[in-house]
Amino acid sequence: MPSNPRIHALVGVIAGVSLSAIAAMAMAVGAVTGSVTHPRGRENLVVFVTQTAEKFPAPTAHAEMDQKRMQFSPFVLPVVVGTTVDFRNHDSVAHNVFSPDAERYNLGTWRPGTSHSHRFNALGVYAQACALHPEMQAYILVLQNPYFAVTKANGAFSLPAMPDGSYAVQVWGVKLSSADKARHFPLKVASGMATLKIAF
Ligand SMILES: [Cu+2]
Repeated sequence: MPSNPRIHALVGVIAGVSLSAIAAMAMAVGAVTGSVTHPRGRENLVVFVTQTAEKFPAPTAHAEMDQKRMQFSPFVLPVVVGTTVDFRNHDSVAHNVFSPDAERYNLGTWRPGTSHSHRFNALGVYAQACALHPEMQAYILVLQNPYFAVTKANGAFSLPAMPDGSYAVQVWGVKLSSADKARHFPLKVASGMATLKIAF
């Protein structure tokens, strides 16, 4: 440690600042948490804020949907509207990517080592399919805002840090009924914190 008392004091201040900064970051990250239970399973459910007054520009970062071991990965991919998704192929066989929903696209069939992209400009749920392997399936959800999460195996989720306020939350899952998917759950965020238990 420095023997100069002034440097000593300075080190103390820096340590104090960074500690409180770390504490603030810890509070900001994953402060809106919760869990979903549903009789048809609690994994791979998308928990999302229905609509915010806040507007979000199209993200510049691309999202990724892979095809490996004869499966799409991830099984569900939520993105903000305007996001470009890069579709990859990490298998040794050719795969195709198409969706019959909303914007409808067929990106073609390609061998490993290349990728094709699609920019999602319309909200909605897009089933992903491969014309060569009908058993392959995945879903891309195009949402209005970035306040979403995919539940883990135990139904737990953690939304990105969001402004204080009252929101409505919906849950999407491939096995959920239309009525379940239409349900709105109130979420009130105060001081950046909230806990939301959703039970169907
Ligand atoms: Cu395929």
